[in-house]
Amino acid sequence: MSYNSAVQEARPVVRKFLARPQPEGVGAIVRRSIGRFELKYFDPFLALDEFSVSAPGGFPDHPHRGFETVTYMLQGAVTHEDFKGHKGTIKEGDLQWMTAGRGIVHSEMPAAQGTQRGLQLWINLCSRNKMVEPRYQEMMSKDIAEAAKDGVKVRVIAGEAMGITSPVYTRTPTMFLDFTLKPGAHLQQPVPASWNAFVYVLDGEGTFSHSRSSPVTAHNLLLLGSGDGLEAWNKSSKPLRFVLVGGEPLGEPVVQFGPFVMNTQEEIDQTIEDFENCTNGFESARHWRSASIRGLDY
Ligand code: FJE
Ligand code: FE
Repeated sequence: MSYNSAVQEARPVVRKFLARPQPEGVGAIVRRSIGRFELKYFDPFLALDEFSVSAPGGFPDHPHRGFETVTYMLQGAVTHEDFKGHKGTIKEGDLQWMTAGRGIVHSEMPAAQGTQRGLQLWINLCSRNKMVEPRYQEMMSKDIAEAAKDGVKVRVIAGEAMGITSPVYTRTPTMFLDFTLKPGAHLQQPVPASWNAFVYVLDGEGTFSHSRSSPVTAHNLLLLGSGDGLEAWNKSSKPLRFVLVGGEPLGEPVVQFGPFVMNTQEEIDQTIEDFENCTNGFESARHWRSASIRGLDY
């Protein structure tokens, strides 16, 4: 092993999942890797969807409680609107980091013609943070810091890479890095040893962990085992794009009922009651309908 290398012990790939398209929302398609039956939870990650949606479909009015949703657009744009009047459009390369906390009700709908594509990651919150006030952290593409060196480009969505640190505050300590490797490029990226981490391939073919392992193509999720970082190579003749996501495991019980994620069944029962009665954070849901439901242009 060489001295001065950023990674001393590359994390091995311990499992690989191909995410196949499935229907979700209204006329939308998601490739779900984390959150499906075979991989219900990868602490602290509840779901990873690579979504595709076109008008008139979308994700009309629905609630969330107890976790965060991270929406990162790959193509096109999605308009979101919540029950407290927060509204906006997430365009290609933009990020929305939404801490649902005690409660958000919102819609997420296509904002352009054609196919809108993106990643949506659901990150669990620890018991102490499940009922925090909702909060948004939003970054336009031009404000997401990038670094490039030796054929490796990184966009730092959360955490730190190649000397840059994202301003995004992660209540559950998380890193989220969008890498593009030119043909021939090699990457070593540290990941805290105690964290769970995965790679999701977006484009091209990547070689991960061992330089002689078989290349992995788009829509595959790789769970990484123990070590202090990721090693990756692009041995193909086309660009390779993937995200590397890591997070500190919470080690808490998880009880999930659709878009509600708490620690106990009692808390889930309370959440269903709160949502039905519009209490404990869901007050604004009583009279609110998004433009998509009211039949207006959104
Ligand atoms: C949801 C069904 C859903 N993946 N990716 C049930 F479709 C959703 C939901 C989404 C979603 C939204 C976007 Cl923009 C991207 C997604 C699922 O909205 F929350 C529940 N509970
Ligand atoms: Fe949502």
